[in-house]
Amino acid sequence: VTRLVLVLGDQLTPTLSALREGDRGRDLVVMAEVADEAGYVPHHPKKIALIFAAMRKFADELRDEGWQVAYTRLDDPENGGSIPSELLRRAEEAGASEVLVTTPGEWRLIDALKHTPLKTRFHADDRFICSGQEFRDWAEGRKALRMEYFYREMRRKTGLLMDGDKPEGGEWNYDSENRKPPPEGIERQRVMHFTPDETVEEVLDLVEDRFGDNFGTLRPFWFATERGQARRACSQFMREALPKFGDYQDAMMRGEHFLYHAVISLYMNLGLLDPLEVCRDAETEYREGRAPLNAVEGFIRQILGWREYVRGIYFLEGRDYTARNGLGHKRALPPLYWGAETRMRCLSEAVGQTRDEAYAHHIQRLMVTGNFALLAGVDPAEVHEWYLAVYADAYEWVEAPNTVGMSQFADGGVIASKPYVSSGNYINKMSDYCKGCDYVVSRKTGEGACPFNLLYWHFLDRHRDRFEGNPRMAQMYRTFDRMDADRRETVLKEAGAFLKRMDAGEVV
Ligand code: FAD
Ligand code: DLZ
Ligand code: SF4
Repeated sequence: VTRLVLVLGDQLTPTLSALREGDRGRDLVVMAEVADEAGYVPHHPKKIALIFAAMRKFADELRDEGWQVAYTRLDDPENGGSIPSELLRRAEEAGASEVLVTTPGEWRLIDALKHTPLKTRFHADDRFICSGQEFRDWAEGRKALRMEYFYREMRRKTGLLMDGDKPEGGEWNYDSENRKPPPEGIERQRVMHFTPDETVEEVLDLVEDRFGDNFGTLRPFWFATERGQARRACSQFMREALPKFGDYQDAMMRGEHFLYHAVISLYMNLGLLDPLEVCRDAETEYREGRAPLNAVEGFIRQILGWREYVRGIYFLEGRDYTARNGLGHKRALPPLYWGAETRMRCLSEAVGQTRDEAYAHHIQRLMVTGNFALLAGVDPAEVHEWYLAVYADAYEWVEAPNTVGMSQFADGGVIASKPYVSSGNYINKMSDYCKGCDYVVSRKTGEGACPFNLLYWHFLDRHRDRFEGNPRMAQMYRTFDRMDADRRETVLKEAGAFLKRMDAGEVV
């Protein structure tokens, strides 16, 4: 009898476990563009177009390889609107009662699939370097789950950048050589753009029609939508930008959206690029003398370390992770995150490029949009939904630990040992944003004072009980306590007034 093989929109890998388990002679692959997946958050139109176009092309690839594929387009009149309803419909049509599934990257969908009347066989998603069991074994009995130690295990396991049993060059981590402020005139070659073909154009029309009102600019659309293109984009990054990746990893420049970043998370997360292959290619650049160790180690750490680690945390911590609110933050997400006017240049740049590209790099996400939401005390569930919606690479397994944990400290410190908060000083050091801002970064209080400067102390003050005893934050509290009482009072009063104006809908 026929069985169904489900392939989800972010499972576009020929060696997917469910496909390996299936039999192309008798089983039926099910793929479906559905309203539920396209609508659980208001995804950026570029993200939806990327997924649908890549799904359509992958279905053709499978057919070429001899699979039978039942593909449902979003506008098919029969479309049941959700993954479970599409599975049921196809099961009835094909007379199947069993479905092979590669475990989805989100609890919501795992649970939905468990509750269909079909016999559902889950197979682990082994497109990752570390399995769920391996991560649980590593985490077992540890007090703190720090990424750095996990990363060293992964280096040993894969042999990446190892010199026998020692790390290449003698150190595990070269961040002390990285993260330089951007010099004048820094720029990077454009990331590789792909002209939409007929399949992509058709999807763009559909997305424009159905999701044109979502936050985000659909056209020009230039993403890779198939494996070969994604590989070419990645090779171009290795050649042109990897050597400087480490140096300018944290730099932010007006009008420069990508700098020396790879812009490959969107392709890796869909399954178009293999993370271990990407790491091995980067290592080759170092071994053959084309890229320095600090850059290559830093780059590999993001994938072999961070990416694998956050996935491990998401599944280890369980279903309630996205609802955590360790700091009790309740403020609504300000409209400026959806493109409403703001006088804060750093935020208008980060949000503006997010609207245009469905992309912002790590420091823009962590130290601009994330930092501001945390300082202002925004409800982490709203922050989480925003990040899940607006970035082309956002799926819950990777987005939630980064947002709820790393950025908003709402998991109570599972991921981060202290909250990532900073005053305007950090943003000024790492970017050219402040030069074009209505606020004055050096001003701590009074007319034109940078809101990050005010809110920074407001955050520390309102969470004193929680953080004063944290040795990594003691210095911040000492600085605050050394201010004279009047100044402290002024800072807190002005921060409160700023938040009030923002809540009232004034342009801030
Ligand atoms: P590069 O800077 O060139 O890094 C190379 C690769 O390393 C990336 O492609 C990515 O796969 C991996 N990587 C780097 N940092 C991380 C990280 N912290 N966690 C996981 N992988 C990492 N990344 C996502 O893939 N999806 C998300 O939804 C997502 N949400 C985020 C939300 C917040 C609040 C923060 C602070 C970070 C988030 N990240 C997310 C991590 C990171 O910002 C992106 O992976 C990165 O910006 C992608 O761009 P790039 O490919 O140019 O990465
Ligand atoms: C994100 C997404 C979107 C927008 N649309 C679809 C879709 O129509 N069909 C599909 O199979 N998958 C889609 N996805 C990806 C899923 O939401 C993703 O598989 C889960 O969130 C698990 O990571
Ligand atoms: Fe952002 Fe403050 Fe700099 Fe303006 S002055 S860009 S608000 S950090």
